[in-house]
Amino acid sequence: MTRVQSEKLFAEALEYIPGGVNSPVRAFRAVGGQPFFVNKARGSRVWDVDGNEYIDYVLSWGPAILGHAHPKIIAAVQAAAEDGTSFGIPNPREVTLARMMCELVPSVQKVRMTSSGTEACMSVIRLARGFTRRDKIIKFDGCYHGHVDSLLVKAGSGALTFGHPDSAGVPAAFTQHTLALPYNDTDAVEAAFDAHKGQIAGIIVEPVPGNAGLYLPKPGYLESLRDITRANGALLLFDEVMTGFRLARGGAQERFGITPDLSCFGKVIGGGLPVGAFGGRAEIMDCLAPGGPVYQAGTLSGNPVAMAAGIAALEELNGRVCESAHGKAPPSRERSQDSYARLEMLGALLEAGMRDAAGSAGVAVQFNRCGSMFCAYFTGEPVHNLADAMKSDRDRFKKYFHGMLNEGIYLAPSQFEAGFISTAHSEADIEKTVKAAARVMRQL
Ligand code: KE4
Repeated sequence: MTRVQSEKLFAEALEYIPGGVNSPVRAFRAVGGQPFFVNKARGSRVWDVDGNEYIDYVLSWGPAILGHAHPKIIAAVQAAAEDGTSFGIPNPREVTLARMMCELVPSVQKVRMTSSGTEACMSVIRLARGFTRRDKIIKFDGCYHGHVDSLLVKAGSGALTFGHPDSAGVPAAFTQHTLALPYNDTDAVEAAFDAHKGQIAGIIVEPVPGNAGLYLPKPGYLESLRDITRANGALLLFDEVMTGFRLARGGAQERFGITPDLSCFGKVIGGGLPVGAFGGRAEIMDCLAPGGPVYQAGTLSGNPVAMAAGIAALEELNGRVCESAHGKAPPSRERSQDSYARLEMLGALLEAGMRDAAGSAGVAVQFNRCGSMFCAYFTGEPVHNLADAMKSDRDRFKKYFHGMLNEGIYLAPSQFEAGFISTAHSEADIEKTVKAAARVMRQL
């Protein structure tokens, strides 16, 4: 594969954009080489500016759960844009998407839109502190909640990739109230609450961490976080920016049967456009301005075009038609189950194939998966937290990444990111992927 046009574009990008990218993880720093430039995407595929085609398992880091350029989303965006791209005045679509989210996620009684997951997580921290009148927040090593100053402590995703989880430019005073603990360790959480009685506003957690690769909560772990926060008058904050509306109709909290106090969302609910959101118990959400004392705002929050994309995405995922725009239609759980059953089937097919590929190549791989999210760690040991993930062989991962890329398979360009499957991926895509993996792993 030649990528001459991408190389030219990257050289030009470096002149005008720091690192040549608008988000660090896109820079291929973790795997070496240069990023390619995409100018077309459809379904499970992306094409770069040199005409190379790839099966895409990054899916814009999660939003393209229905595949790229889904016709329903494109049509909804076109129709909305013709009526104007932003009003700064309430618009009907904000209400429709809010209602759909509240219907799909029982813990969400009220929801506020933002324009990114970072904003949602930043806002939920402020709201938790304002509601509880406490300052301290617990997060977990390797979890990433956007580039919020106070949460860039032992963060995952790009921060981890660069080997300095804490970022320059964040004064110590901004993180003094942030307690970073190991994930999947209930004793550490108990000890933190014992040491800081009455001071902890809440725990923010990715219920299934996808920013240090992917690892799962041990049985009972999320339940213990719920019990400990409730016993200590603190809030449980689920960061479902990545898992929301992906791991189940109602996200990870439905899949694992946990009711958090507040949740953050993003990615899927924007249908590929910039949307974040946070929501939860009405008594907490009503503390937000304008009615309450916790200030939170955003010029483009609830943007009508972005709302239209999110509505179309959730409608298509759940086979439901929102009442206000199209008249009444009973929610079609079958359709919803179609979408999530398909994601589960494709995920299981990929997992089985990748395990066979690693086994036949004699390569030690831990393939972690939850629904349509996955990660292949190059280690023989199980991966349950960041410390385990850090033991993976990153040189092997680099070779694997580039080998798969040259086979036309685009995986996340870092060992510390999750992969995603869409409903647009086919069984043939999965078969091509696992066959390529078998060839590539034999060369590692
Ligand atoms: P954004 O501000 O990037 O929309 O969302 C931040 C965020 C919050 N919470 C979780 C669980 C997230 O995964 C993210 C963002 N995810 C990364 C992928 N690891 C986005 C990719 C990027 O930074 O370019």
